[in-house]
Amino acid sequence: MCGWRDDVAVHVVATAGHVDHGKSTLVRALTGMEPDRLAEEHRRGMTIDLGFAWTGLPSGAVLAFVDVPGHQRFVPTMLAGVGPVPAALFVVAADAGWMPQSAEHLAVLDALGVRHGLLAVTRSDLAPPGPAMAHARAEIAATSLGAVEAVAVSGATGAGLADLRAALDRLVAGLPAADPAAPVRLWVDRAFTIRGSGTVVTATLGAGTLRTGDEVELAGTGRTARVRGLQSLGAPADAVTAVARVAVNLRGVPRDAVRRGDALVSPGRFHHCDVVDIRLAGDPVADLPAEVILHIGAASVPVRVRSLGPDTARLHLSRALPLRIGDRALLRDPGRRHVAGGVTVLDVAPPELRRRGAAAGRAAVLSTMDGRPDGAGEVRRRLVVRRADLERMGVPVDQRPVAGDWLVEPAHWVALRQRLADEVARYARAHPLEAGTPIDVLRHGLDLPDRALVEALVAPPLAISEGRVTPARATAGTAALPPAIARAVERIRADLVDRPFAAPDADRLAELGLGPRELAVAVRAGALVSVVPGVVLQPGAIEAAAEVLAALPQPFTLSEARRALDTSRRVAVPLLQVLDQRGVTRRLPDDRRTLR
Ligand SMILES: Nc1nc2c(ncn2[C@@H]2O[C@H](COP(=O)(O)OP(=O)(O)OP(=O)(O)O)[C@@H](O)[C@H]2O)c(=O)[nH]1
Ligand SMILES: [Mg+2]
Repeated sequence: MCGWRDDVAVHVVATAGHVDHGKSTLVRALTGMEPDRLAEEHRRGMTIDLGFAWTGLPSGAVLAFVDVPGHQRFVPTMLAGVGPVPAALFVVAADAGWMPQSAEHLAVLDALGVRHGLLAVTRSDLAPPGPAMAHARAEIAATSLGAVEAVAVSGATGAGLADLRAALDRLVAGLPAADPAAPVRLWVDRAFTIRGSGTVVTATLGAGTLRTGDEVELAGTGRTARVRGLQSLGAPADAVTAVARVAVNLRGVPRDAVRRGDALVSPGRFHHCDVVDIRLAGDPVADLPAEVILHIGAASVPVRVRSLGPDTARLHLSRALPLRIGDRALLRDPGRRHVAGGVTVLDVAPPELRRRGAAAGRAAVLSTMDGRPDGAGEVRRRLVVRRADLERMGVPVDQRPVAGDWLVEPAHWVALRQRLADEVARYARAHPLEAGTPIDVLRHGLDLPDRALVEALVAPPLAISEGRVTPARATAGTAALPPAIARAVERIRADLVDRPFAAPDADRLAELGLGPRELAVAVRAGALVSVVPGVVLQPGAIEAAAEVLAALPQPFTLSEARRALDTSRRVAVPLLQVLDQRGVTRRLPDDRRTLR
């Protein structure tokens, strides 16, 4: 058993189906293990709590089962078992056929978006399996599971079990591979103590790798613990890679501090949120009661619903959870014992809705989102955000930070640079005796979260000296110029405010009386910069262009650069050449460029 971990694929499926249809009997027959661990379950002849068992398949893969109770009273337990698992073995009894809990369990799988499954028609020694099979297949085909294979079996006689094993092998061969490097998020499905070892939790490891000695965070508590020991499938292991069932012995956590539904996560890698914006597939959002239960992983949390659009809503969670954009969950109304629908998490750090009309605006934004992580979109919506924060939300980003870990929407950055220059000029007028504008004044004035952003915005002719941004000698620029040229330069600068890289064309220059000689005077005075003869921009524009380009996915084409800079080829081509010459960009053999 010890050799199982390293060299074989492990998969986890949950059972599903109406009470007494033979789920546990089937798991027992397939694995030789007892999924009903509790004496009470044997006394009452029914599953009450989750059961765990595993077996080798003909291919050599190992399949672990999470056996769930079928009784309606235990649907929350069923949800905790199914939540973290990507596939289901749906069980229907040949003699009883499709039943209410068959329908509710199927609705759960559909709401969670479970796409992989298999139908077993059990108790086929008691009745011909055909009718139940046809009915169940038709019901299942209409859900996220789609058309599934079906096998008739008997847990009593063993008939059909070999076929079922072969079908399970085909099922697991089609499951997506887990990312072994992903951060770990374990939804605890059992917690107990072992004398001499302390607290042990079990869970399905859906992604990532867990090692003994690792530190884990008990989500939402700020408490961390160390992995003292690990087991998978009954055997001790130094490291366990997803997908797997794991038992984790924790150091530093008293037993009563952790229970089913809690999450253990890689420290610092998840955003813990108590407000999320979601899309609901199922009932219209307007029909939801004000309070429902959100089920995700093994967790179930009461939430208050604020409807935003016809299928979008804001959920206020009664307890913070480590959620990510794109997570699937479901909402259930325990009063009506009704699965209201499947949830896709759209935003885990949504903006507050304070102003009038904010909710309608938010609904419009949410209507464009689908839960697929979109780095560029998140930066566009948030304008200024830390890369690590986006990663914690489950959004990988390839854009480069402008300073430290800060990502800024490119057009916003250009606008900020202009506002910085304006603020510096205003401050200089108001405080003529001071050497420059204190950085914190600018940070506050531009509403930026970090001084580093102000510092990164400062570009020639502005400079930083002793904690202040100084309007460098040439900023005034135009003051030293002959008045006619100074006026023309001011007009050009005004033209460039909205589109800083749209250099004035020959007609505009001629209209303003700026011939080659006048331009040369303005450039020498530092009032304009020349990209090539006849193409002039504001001071600092070339540095600003480099920042805009740094925010593009690398490498980029000329036309991508042109679009990002919102300018024409006439400007973009020489601008890129200047950046090449300065060693800021590098031209690749295929003519694309990348920042050095
Ligand atoms: N004859 C026959 N009896 C079966 C078969 N499978 C299960 N049973 C019996 O059906 C009853 C219910 O089986 P379980 O396996 O406990 O059903 P379950 O789906 O796990 O029930 P819950 O967990 O309570 O939802 C038991 O008495 C089993 O012995 C089968 O294939 N043939
Ligand atoms: Mg059972």
